[in-house]
Amino acid sequence: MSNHLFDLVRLHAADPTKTFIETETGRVLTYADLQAQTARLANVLVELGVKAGDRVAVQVEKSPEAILLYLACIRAGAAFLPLNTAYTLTELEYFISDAEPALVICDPARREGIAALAAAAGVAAVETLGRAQDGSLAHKAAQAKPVFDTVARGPDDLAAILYTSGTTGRSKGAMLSHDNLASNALTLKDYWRFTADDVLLHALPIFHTHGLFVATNTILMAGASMLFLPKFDAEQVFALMGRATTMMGVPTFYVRLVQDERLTRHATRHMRLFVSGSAPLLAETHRSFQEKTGHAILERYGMTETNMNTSNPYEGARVAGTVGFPLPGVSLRVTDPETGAEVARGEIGMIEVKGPNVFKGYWRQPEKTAAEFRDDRYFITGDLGKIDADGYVHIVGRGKDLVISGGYNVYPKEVETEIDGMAGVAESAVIGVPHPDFGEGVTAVVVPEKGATLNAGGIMSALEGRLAKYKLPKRIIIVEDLPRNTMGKVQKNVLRDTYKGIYGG
Ligand code: MCA
Ligand code: AMP
Repeated sequence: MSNHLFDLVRLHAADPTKTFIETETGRVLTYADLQAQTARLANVLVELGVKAGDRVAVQVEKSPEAILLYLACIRAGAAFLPLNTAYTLTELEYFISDAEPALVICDPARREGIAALAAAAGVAAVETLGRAQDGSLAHKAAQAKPVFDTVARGPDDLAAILYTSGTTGRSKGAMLSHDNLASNALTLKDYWRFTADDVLLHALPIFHTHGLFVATNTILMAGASMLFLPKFDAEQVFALMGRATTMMGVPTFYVRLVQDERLTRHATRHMRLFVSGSAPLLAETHRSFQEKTGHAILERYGMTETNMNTSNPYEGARVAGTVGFPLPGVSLRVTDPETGAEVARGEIGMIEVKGPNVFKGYWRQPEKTAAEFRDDRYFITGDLGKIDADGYVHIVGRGKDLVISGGYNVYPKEVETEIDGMAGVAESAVIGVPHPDFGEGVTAVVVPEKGATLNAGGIMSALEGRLAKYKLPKRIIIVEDLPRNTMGKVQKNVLRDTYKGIYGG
């Protein structure tokens, strides 16, 4: 039976003996293993009651099995719903109740807390999967048959839901179809010249678009291999770079590498391509990396809702501070945010995109979906940019109140809501301030109620355990009042300017 995404995976896995994933400990999974293990896992999913169209929510540590589980969901016709491993139980409660998954899979260490949440949300089954091939799901898969009749799914059927935080309300589940993922991966494979001979050094997390779709799907479409690290670790990156041909990373990876004296032409001699995305790469990092290695980092631009939209060229100038050209098949325009009219070339406006890469809408939120599309189906990204005379797209700012820290999105509103709910707090403003390692550092400016005394340590302890660690402010500043414009709106630009030097970056 035809399954749009998995048929393409099978088609490009020409050599079953070829390595699909090798871990940092030398464990190897071939493309034949991919077939057999995803069949075993898909059989277990079906036994557990997962049907076509169901959601499978997954919060597990990075491992080859986690990737196989993603592919098993695709084979079983389900929508894969990955969750950041940093999410606390408080955060998970919302995702599980909103998505109504048929099955939740978590790390064995978190079973108790998550099982209670799942039971409260009426989820039928909870299984576990650990990094060491352990957990109840791994155990069941080992007993299951290594063949599976892949469930039929068409290009428009749902393949995944990825939650992305909302600037105003709660997180929204971006629904991505089989063809959203397949078309983008095929485009990237060609644009970045991936072949079966490539070995990708994979140090990203796998619960977001970057590590899961941009990296893994592109490798699958090329029938290529990955060297899998549990997380970014400069030591391991240098140890394995001599065996890799490509790497994808967020700017923090490159900031850390350029500060490392091991970064040389010799260390990178086996590499053909370094890709950066998820947040702006400083032109200074680009230049310094090129000076030390001879490699011009290729910067590209995407979103959870759209997969990848633009990329600097493989051949031709990779211009620092730009995100390159719209990818083949992607239409991109810059408009006046108020009127929606296209602005003249070179002028700054809202970036809007359209193409097979753009998602199907937000899970059970038709009004929010409608609000983010123009009548002619262009998606309003919330990013402000311009197209220069040579056709390169520049991102110059954000029309949305968002902080990107080390490649993770943090929505100020979410952190402010937590702080504002604390005793003695009158109000707060959360901003992103230049940070030498994370690009932007989450920073909270807090006003106490009249007569109340607050201390930063107390606020921080109250936030811990409620918000994922990467969302926690790196600094909390207590002030008497917040700057406001004549309309009474807090001037975050003034705050960003006031505190721009606090991290010394
Ligand atoms: C870890 N911490 C962070 C971050 N990561 N704080 C702020 N921002 C972060 N990103 C916390 C840790 O919990 C720890 O807290 C302290 O900071 C220092 O941790 P450290 O060991 O330095 O961090 P790390 O483990 O080395 O992680 C940094 C990292 C990682 C390697 C940059 O965050 C990472 O892999 N980021 C990639 C994110 C990503 O894949 N984004 C793609 C989204 P404590 O000391 O208190 O324990 S997809 C996307 O955006 C779109 C679609 C796109 O275009 O790609
Ligand atoms: P996410 O919601 O996690 O998918 O993050 C998407 C956002 O990351 C985009 O809307 C941009 O604001 C930002 N982003 C991704 N790639 C780049 C880039 N190369 N330069 C600047 N911002 C980027």
